[in-house]
Amino acid sequence: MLLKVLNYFLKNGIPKTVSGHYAKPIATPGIFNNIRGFSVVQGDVARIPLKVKAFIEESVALCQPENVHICDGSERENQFMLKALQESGSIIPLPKYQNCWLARTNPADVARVESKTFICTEKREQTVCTPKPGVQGTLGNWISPKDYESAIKNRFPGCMKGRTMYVVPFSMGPVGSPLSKIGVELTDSQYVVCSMKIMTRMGANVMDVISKKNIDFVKCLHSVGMPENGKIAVPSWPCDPERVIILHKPENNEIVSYGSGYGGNSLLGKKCFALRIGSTIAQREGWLAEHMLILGVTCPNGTKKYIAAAFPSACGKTNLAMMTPTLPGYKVECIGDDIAWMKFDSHGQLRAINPENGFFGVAPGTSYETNPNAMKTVVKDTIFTNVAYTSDGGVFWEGLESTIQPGVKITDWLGKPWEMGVSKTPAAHPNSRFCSPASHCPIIDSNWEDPEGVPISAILFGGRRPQGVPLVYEALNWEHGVFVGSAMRSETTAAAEHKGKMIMNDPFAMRPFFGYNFGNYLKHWLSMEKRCEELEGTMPKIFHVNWFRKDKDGKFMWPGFGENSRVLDWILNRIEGNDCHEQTPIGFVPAEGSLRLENLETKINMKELFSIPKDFWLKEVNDIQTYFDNQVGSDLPKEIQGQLDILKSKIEKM
Ligand code: GTP
Ligand code: SPV
Ligand code: MN
Repeated sequence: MLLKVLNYFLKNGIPKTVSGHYAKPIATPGIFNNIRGFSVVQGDVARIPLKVKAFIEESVALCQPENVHICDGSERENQFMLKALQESGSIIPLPKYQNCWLARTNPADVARVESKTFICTEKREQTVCTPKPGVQGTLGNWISPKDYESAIKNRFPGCMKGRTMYVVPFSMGPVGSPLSKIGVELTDSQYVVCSMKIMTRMGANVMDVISKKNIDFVKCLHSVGMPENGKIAVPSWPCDPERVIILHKPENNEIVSYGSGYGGNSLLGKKCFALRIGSTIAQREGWLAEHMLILGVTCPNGTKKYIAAAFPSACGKTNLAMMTPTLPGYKVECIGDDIAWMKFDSHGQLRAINPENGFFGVAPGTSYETNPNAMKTVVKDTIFTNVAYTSDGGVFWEGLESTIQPGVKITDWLGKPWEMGVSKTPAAHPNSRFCSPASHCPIIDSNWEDPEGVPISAILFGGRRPQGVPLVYEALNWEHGVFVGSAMRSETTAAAEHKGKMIMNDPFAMRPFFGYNFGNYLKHWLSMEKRCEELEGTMPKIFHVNWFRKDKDGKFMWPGFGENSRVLDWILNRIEGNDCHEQTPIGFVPAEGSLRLENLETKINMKELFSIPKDFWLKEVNDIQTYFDNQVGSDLPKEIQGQLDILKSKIEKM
């Protein structure tokens, strides 16, 4: 056993501190700490709650790792991991910044794999709606308990041979908050450990919460996998793309992920836990787990409101959450950029927390012009994935052209020389990302870790709609707003495996993330109004926004980014109950002159930007009807069909 421990240090090196001095081993190697015959090289077994220990033992027996390392979440441990990753060639340092690193993946492992993501329940209809016969369902994938078991048996036995299994205890939400939930991820990827340290509250204190409160935790098992022929194509990024599978069993609070090291596939606290498993817990407990950013906006008179917004992947959440308003006197502060957990308090006020601790943001398009706050966030303690790097030790992606000094050479995400204006392929992968601590964001809200959450006054839905959909409109009431969410559509992006740009239905920006039947999800959303009424609260107002409408030449009609503060200004006016709206068949839009347009650099064709073309909307309502008929069928709540009928008759009368 001692030999195993020595081997571990030989392979991974003795940890170095940031300053370069050799550090003592992280903890006394636990050579007496046996988990069923496997040596625990790091960590304190005595501190592990019994049920966590049982989970580790089971998984060790299945995956057969060489060692087990129980993560304590310390900075010393983090540096140890980063060094080991560097030595194995998995990451390279970026000396232009402070403690920043670049990981490049196997080019076959670059995004979430929606087609290989499954939810397991006894009955199919618990997970998915029943599509029309002959129609392929697009609202999630169901797997039977039997197939779930065999999917695991066909992949996991011995998959961690020769590797270390890391035990990562983490909290989604501030440790100890009544709105937070706990998970334990077992993984054979050091990249995952370092990323989970950024994205979640990770560490030994989480184990203590499980022990003290005797609460349940979400079991997350992850392996980058081992291809059947034993050959790892890219040794610095082991994975098994052919056999990738991401499994969820809500009944057991269990996530099992195999074959990918990337983002939402492997950082299991994010989409798998906080959204898929989270939405099932939220349904049971009467709250909402949503794919939403949360921001605070203060207007010139000092009033501050909080807004949550659901846009599909790569449709502008991070950018809105960190925006620099162009309207004078406005201030935006960030609570979260991807996920919101929202619950009514005892006064009927909807309150939201960001369950995450960091940002896993889209790199391309992020720049000092579009999102300076993100740029200031990513220069410290950040792991970049699949961006390009520069000969002066920095990063590069599409949108950063003006930062490149003469003479600086660029290497693309595949490791090949890349020349600006000459190379025909993108320098950074379109789904390349930065992973940074939220606390480094210069406009992080002072209440972002408030255990009670922040009060939500408005919910925005939106997406990439090149045609027909106006810049902003307000839902007439809650039920209409839930309909607007259910009818959301957006152009596909590089965040998942979809090829080409097509308009896809993405209700509530949750299509890839529903943990249970979408029809029941809609009923749950509709039921929120009654819940609020009983507590004598006020429901948030619902809006739909579209920054992405294009003109005849294919150019964006609205400048977006910081200029979106003009839309927030109108929304705040509506929250205050100001009469600055006019009714259209689809909802309320800004009354003439109520959207502030002063000092805009480009002239906006407001008539076009807000036009509601009858032929477009006739097709839209028919497409929505077909979608509901094909995909949701008898699971569609009658209220939602009723809303579509009303919209249809209004459009027909136009
Ligand atoms: P996920 O992290 O995948 O959930 O994405 P996200 O919703 O956080 O999207 P993000 O803010 O990272 O934006 C994705 C892309 O859209 C980036 O390339 C942005 O530059 C671009 N984008 C964001 N906001 C705007 C906008 O207001 N106008 C335009 N034209 N582009 C925008
Ligand atoms: C998304 O795709 O919505 C993301 C990135 O936020 S990932 O974590 O990969 O899901
Ligand atoms: Mn997202």
